[in-house]
Amino acid sequence: MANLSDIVTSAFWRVNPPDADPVETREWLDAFDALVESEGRERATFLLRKLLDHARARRVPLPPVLNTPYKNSVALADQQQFPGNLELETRISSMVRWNALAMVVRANRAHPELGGHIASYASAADLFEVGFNHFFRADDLVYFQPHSAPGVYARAYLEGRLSEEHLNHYRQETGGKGLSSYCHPYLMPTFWQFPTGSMGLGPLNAVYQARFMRYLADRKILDSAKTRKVWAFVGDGEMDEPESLAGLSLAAREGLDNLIFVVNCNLQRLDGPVRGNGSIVQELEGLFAGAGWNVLKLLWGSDWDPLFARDVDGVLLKRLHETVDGEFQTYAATDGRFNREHFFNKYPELRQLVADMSDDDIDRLKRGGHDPLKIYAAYHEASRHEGQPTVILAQTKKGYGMGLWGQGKMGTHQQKKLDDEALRAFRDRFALPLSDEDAAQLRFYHPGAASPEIKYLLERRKNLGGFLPARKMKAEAIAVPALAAAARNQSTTMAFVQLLAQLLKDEKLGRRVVPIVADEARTFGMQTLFRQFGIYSALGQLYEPEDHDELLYYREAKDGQILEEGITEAGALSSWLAAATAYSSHGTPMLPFYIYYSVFGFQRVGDLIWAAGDSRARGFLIGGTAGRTTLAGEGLQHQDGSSHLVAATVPNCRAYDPCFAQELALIVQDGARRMLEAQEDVFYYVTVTNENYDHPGIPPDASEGVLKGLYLFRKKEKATIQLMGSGPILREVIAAADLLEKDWKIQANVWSVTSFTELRRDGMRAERARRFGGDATSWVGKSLANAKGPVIAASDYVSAVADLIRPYVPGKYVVLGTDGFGRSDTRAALRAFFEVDARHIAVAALAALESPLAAEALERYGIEVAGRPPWER
Ligand SMILES: Cc1ncc(C[n+]2csc(CCOP(=O)(O)OP(=O)(O)O)c2C)c(N)n1
Repeated sequence: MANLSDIVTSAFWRVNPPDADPVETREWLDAFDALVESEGRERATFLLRKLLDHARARRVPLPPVLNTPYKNSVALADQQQFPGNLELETRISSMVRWNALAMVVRANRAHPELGGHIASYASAADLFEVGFNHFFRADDLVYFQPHSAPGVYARAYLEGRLSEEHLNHYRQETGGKGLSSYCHPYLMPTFWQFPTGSMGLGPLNAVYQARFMRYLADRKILDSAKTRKVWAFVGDGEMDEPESLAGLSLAAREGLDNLIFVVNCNLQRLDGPVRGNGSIVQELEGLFAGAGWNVLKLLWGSDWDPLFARDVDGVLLKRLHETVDGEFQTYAATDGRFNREHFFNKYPELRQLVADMSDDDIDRLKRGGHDPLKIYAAYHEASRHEGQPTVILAQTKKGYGMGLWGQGKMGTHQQKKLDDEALRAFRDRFALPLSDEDAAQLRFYHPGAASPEIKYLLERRKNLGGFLPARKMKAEAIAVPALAAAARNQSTTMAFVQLLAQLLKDEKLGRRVVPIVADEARTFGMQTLFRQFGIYSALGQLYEPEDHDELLYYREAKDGQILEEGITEAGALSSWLAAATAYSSHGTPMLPFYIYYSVFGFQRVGDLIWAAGDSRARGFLIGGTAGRTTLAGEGLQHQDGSSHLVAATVPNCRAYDPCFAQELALIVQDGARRMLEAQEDVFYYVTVTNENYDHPGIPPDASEGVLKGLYLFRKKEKATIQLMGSGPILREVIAAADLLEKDWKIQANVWSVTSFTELRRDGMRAERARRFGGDATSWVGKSLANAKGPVIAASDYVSAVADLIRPYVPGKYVVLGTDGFGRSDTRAALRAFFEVDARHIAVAALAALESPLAAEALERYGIEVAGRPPWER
C-alpha cells in the first residue's frame, strides 16, 4: 500500500509534476504558442480536445483537468485597472480594522463573557472593503461571513449609520442601541438582511436566493431581479458544512451568473488549519470546477507579480505546490526572515529569485485577499462573467495585522483580548493617527464628516445606490380573498390543494403564490397543478414529456409558478425562505407554500426553519402526511410525532394541527391576511394528513376558537367529562364520546384543538399578565370555565404537545399521545398500539372519572393491559 504522505504529496505534484525532459517540453509548448498566435484560441481548444480524445483512446491517463497552478487566475496582462484612490481606501480600511478590533476588545474588557471575534474580519477586511467601495450595489444581496460582523458595524460607524453608543454596546441588546453578535435580522431589523451565524446556511441560502431572483425575473414579477447580484462571503472552514456544498450543482445547472461566492481562504478555522496536510484552495477549486462553476483563484498580491515573471523555470510554483496549508499557516505567523530561510532558501534558484529583497520586503509580500488591486481585478472579472456562477478563492491570513499576538496563530479565532503593546503595534501596522493613550483606551476613530476619507466613502456608496446592508421591513399590502372548503369525503391534504388552487386563481394575489415541493407533488396530489400553473424552469421544456397526451401532463415552463426542487428539503426550504422574505429583500411580497413530509421539516432542516424565524419570514410550511398514526404503513423514519413540539419553540411560527377542511380554510386565510395585509412577521406551520373522511361544518361561532386554538365542537347538555382532540385524532375523540354515551351512558363535550402551541402561548401571556398585577384569563381557562369533569386530550403527536396546556386546564387533565418510534402498520393498529384510538380514549375518560366501569371497559374493548408502554417497546 502506498504511503499516505506520498499520496498527498503526489496530489500536489499532479498539478505541476517534475519534468523529465524540459527541452522536449519547451518544444511542445512553443509549438502550442505558435498555434494560438496564428490560429487563435478556439482552434487551440479544438486541438486540445482532439488530443485528449486521442489520449483516452490510447489509454494514456489524463492529468487532473480541474486544477490549475497555485497562482492567480486573472493574469497580470488581463487585470482590470483599479479605478479607486488606493491611498484613501487604505486609510479607510485601516480605520475600519481598528474600530472593529477596538469594539471587540472593549466589550471583553468590560464583560469578558460577551465574546466576539477579531481574527476573522482581520482576514476579510480588504475583501469586504473593495466590495463596499466598488461593487456592492445597494440593491445587491450580500451574505456576510457571520463572525466578521464587527467589521460591518465598524464601517457603518464611519458611514454615520451607527453611533459610538452602538459600537460601545457590541453584543448587547441595550434596548435597540446595541449590536447583535452576528447578522440577525430579527434583532436588527433595519440593518441585517440574512442570518448566517449558523455556518453553511448562508452559502446555501445565497444559491437559492440567486435562483429565486431568476424566477422573479422570468415570471415578470420583478425586472430588476435580472441585473442584481448575490454575494456570499464564506469561510474556508465553513465549506466543510454539507449545506455549503448542497446548492453548488443547482447554481451551475441554472447558470446563475448573478451569484458570486467569495471563499475567505485564511487556511484556518476555529481549532486549527482547515487542511493542514493538504490545500483547501486546490480542493475547493476541483470541487467548484467539477460542479460547473467559474473558479477564480486570488492567491497572491501584486508584489508577487515580478517574482512569477522571473520564475521561468517554475521553481516558485513548484515550491508553492509542495507547501501544505499547515506550513502556509506557519509562514503567516512568522516574519520575513523566517520565510526566507524556510520557504525561499529551499532551492538555490528560489533563493536567487528573492536575493534582491530584504527580509522586510519578504515580510510585506501580500496574499491576494489583502491586495485591493488584485481583489478588484477578480471581482471585476466575476461580476462580468456570463453563464456560470463564480467562486473567488481568496487566500488571506487569519488575524492579518495582529502580529505576534494573532496573525496565523493557532488560537487566533478566539483571541478577544489584547494588551497595550499589541494595540500599539496594530495601530502602527495600519498607521492610525492615535496616541498611545488612545490606543490603550481603545478609542474609536472617526476622522470627521468633512475628512477626505469620509467624503470619499460616502461618494462611493452614493454611486452604488446607497448603504448596505439595509433591510426593509414592509412592502405593499395585498388583499387576501375569502377561502371556501368543501365538506366532501377527502383528506386535509386534498382540502389544502383546493385552497391553494383558489389562491393561485385570485386575480391579484394569484401570481405571488409560490408552491414549492421537494419531489413530493404526487404524494400530496398536487400534480393537478402542473399543467395549469407550470413547473418553473429557466430553460422552459426542451423535451416532449412522456405524458404529454394526458390532461394534467408534466409541464415545465420559463414562467412556471411551481418550484419543484427535487429531493432536497434543505434546498426547498431555502427557496421558501427566499420567497418568504421577498417582501423585504425585493420589496415584493410573495406567498410561498412549501409542502413536505412533516417528519423531514423541523427534524431534518430545523436549523433552516430557525433561520427563517430570524429572517422574519412570511409564508406557509405545510407538514404533509403528518402524524404518527395517520401516515399508515410508512414506519419509523417517516411518521412524525414531534414537529409541533419543536414548532412551539420558534417564536414567530404559528403552528396548527386542524382536523377539518373548514378549520384549515380559516387558518390559511387568516394567516395570509396577517402576513400580506397586516404585514405581521409571522409564518405558519400547518399539518395536513392523507386520511379521507367527511368534513362536517363547524359551529358558526367557532372562527375565533379555531384561530385561537380551541373551540367546542359538540356540546352535550349533561356532559360530565370534556374530551379534546387535535388533527385526525379528533375523530377518535368524537368516536370515544359516542362509545361513552352508547356503552356507559356518560355524556361528553367534544373540543377541537387546532393548536396546542397557540393555546400554550396564550396561557403564558395571561399568566404573565397576572404575575405583573393585571387581570387576564387564558383562552383555555375561559373556554372551560363552566365545563364539568375531567379533561382528556389526545393528539397524533408526543404527549408533551397536549401537555403544553396543562397549567391552564382547571381540574384533572389527562393526556394521550404517540410517544415512541413510528411503526409499519394500519391506522387502526397504530392507534391501538399508541393507545390513542377511541377505545383507549373512552377508557381514559372512565378512569379519570374514577369510575369502576374503567376496568369493565378494558375488558369489553379487549385492551391488553400487560406489557411495556409503547415508548419503551
Ligand atoms: C453550524 C455551526 N457550527 C459551528 C459554528 C461555530 N463556529 C463559528 S466560527 C467557526 C470557525 C470558522 O472557520 P472558517 O469558516 O474557516 O472562517 P474564518 O473565521 O477562519 O474566516 C466555528 C466552528 C457555527 N457558527 N455554526
